[in-house]
Amino acid sequence: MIEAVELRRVALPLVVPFRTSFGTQTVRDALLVRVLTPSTEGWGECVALSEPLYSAEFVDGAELVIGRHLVPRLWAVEHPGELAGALRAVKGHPMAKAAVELAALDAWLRGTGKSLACHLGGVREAVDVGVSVGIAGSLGELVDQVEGYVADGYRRVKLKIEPGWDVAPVRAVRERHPDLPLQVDANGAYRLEDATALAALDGFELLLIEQPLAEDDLRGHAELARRLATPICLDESITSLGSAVEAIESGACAIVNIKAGRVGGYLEATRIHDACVERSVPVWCGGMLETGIGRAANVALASLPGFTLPGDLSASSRYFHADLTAPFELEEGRLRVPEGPGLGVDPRPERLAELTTSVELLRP
Ligand code: NPG
Repeated sequence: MIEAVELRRVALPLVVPFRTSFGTQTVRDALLVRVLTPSTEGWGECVALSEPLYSAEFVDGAELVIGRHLVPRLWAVEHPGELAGALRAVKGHPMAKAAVELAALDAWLRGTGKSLACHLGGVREAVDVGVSVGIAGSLGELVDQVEGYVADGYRRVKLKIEPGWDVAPVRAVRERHPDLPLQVDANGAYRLEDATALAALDGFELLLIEQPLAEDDLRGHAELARRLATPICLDESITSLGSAVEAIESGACAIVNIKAGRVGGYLEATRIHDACVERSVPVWCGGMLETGIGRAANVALASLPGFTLPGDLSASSRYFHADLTAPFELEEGRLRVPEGPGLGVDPRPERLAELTTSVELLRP
């Protein structure tokens, strides 16, 4: 039984600005959801960004939706199995729903002593991880950044691309690292008419090209897939189990990036994983600059058997000078899956106090 819900905003400056085709992030303005029950508590993190540039959600909006529309539907929920049904009436807002689901799931799992990884069906003690590298100021700067990450031990590198920043950065990195598992992410910045420019990436042995075209353009992706040798992976287009199945069966993608926030929660993310495994489609875990709270959940998800490619799950130090939780650290290119009950990590009270920008406590 949920007695109260705390909504807490925290602001964590990023170690380096993160530039993508949809904007530059310099601070992670994150929304934490804390669920309180008579015997325990649970934490969730909402991955919506400050502005609606990656998808329609943004953190101020998510806070409002959670406080005004989702939390009032939680008071009657006795078990996490009832959550999806209780929240279904609210249309859209998957990132808001995912944060609430994670907090409730964490509280319930802490009560039972089971880890999130175990609950979701995880099979690994540690997961292979990669690093996502933003659009740099120059090729030299990019190559230096990649050099540092390779030296840190990351098992694959993803380069953010956009029209005008694609073949040259890929060539520069590939020349320096002939055997590095390498992939690119366009965040929907291209159009089908750019197919020839994208086909120029075929010679660089990329693992995949992620979301080249707009989110709603499955047909365009299917056509592009016929013109490229590099496999297409979708991110923004995959918003539910249904859209994942449609994307795969229509030939729009051969690989799926799974982000729990984008699909409404870790339970839907697990269903997408299962559908991909059934169809022999490789999946990997996406990232959205999460603090240690969201990262713990992502690492748990990535421990499921179908996550056969390294995820956008880097060590805490790649993002933050000091994380909210004990830092996630690389061990030979892997992150260890937390084993404790629920998320298996706790925010450090002194860091929370230092980084909090607002707190609101909601009761029935
Ligand atoms: O390691 O968390 C990370 C960042 C991985 O590139 C990454 N995320 O488009 O997938 C993306 C991108 C992103 C970041 C999207 C922030 C939205 C917000």
